[in-house]
Amino acid sequence: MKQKTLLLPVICCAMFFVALFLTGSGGAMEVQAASSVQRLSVKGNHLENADGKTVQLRGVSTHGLAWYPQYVNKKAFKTLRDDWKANTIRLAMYTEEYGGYCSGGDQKALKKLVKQGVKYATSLGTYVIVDWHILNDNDPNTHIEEAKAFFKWASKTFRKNKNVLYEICNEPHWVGWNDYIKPYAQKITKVIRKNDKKAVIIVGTNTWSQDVDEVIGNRLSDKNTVYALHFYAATHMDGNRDKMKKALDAKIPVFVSECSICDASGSGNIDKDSAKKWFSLISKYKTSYIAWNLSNKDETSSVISPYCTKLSGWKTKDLSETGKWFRTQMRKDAKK
Ligand code: IDC
Repeated sequence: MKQKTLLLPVICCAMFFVALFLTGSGGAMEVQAASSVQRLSVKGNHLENADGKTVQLRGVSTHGLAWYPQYVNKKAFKTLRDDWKANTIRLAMYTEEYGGYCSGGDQKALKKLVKQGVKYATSLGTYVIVDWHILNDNDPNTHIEEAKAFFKWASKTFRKNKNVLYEICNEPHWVGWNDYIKPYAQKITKVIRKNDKKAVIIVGTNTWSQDVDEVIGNRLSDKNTVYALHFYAATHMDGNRDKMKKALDAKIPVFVSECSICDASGSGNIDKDSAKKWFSLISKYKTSYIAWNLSNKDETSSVISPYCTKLSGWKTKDLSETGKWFRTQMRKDAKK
């Protein structure tokens, strides 16, 4: 009897401390996540935060927002943050493909998705890239009026969100840097800077964002602009890695705003050897990178297994081989 009366207060006391620990640590984590979002700025060939610390952004890109809108949800982004250790989400909005922003897509619905995506990323304390995903429309000037109006809206809407980056043309191709891409970037930068003086702007380069070397000696005057390099490890080899290295060594801030470990079709085989070479370069320069793509589409680059219909909380078995590979890489990079 005496033992029983002693045991009860001890158990109650232990439960109280466990509860205190759980709520206390959970609360602290949220605060830390929110306050960890600082404005980023370009310094030399990398990004840094307000304390002058080099920052590597790591994350996953959505598939086309019009095609896989269901993955724009807070729990999905939280899984990527907590389990993958991603600190960035890219919102890919096609412009010309089927259902694209400039090809008959529902502009209102697309803008709403962008707004929701930014809201979730903000509440989770992660960075978010608003991506004007040109592809078939190889020349960014094809839809420049729509681009101007869109970035006017976005930069006004998100002017207080220090975590937003603007990617203004995903993958230009068959057009020159000097005559087409650079003038386009100057015009869109002007639109964004009217509302937001500091957000990082990502500019695509020629040949599906591979020719970062063309920017050497010919960059934009805007100080907070970075230049996109995209790679698919089973297609892009030493020649492309050399372009990246050449640009970085010339102090060009390179941002890998899209990549995968399969071939450039977004499918086919995975090339782990080439991926390893790309990532040793990325690690050496602390370059930011984003994996294509957050969906369960039956293609190699999708990070969710085609058999998995869960929209968040993915376990190892729910990920594709590509997904498992990137999760391992991001966890490793988060520890550095
Ligand atoms: C691919 C998608 C695929 C979709 C296609 C549309 O993976 O499901 O049908 O676009 O054209 C890029 C592009 C990116 C491509 C990806 C793979 O930025 O939109 O996605 N890729 O082809 N550049 C190089 C490869």
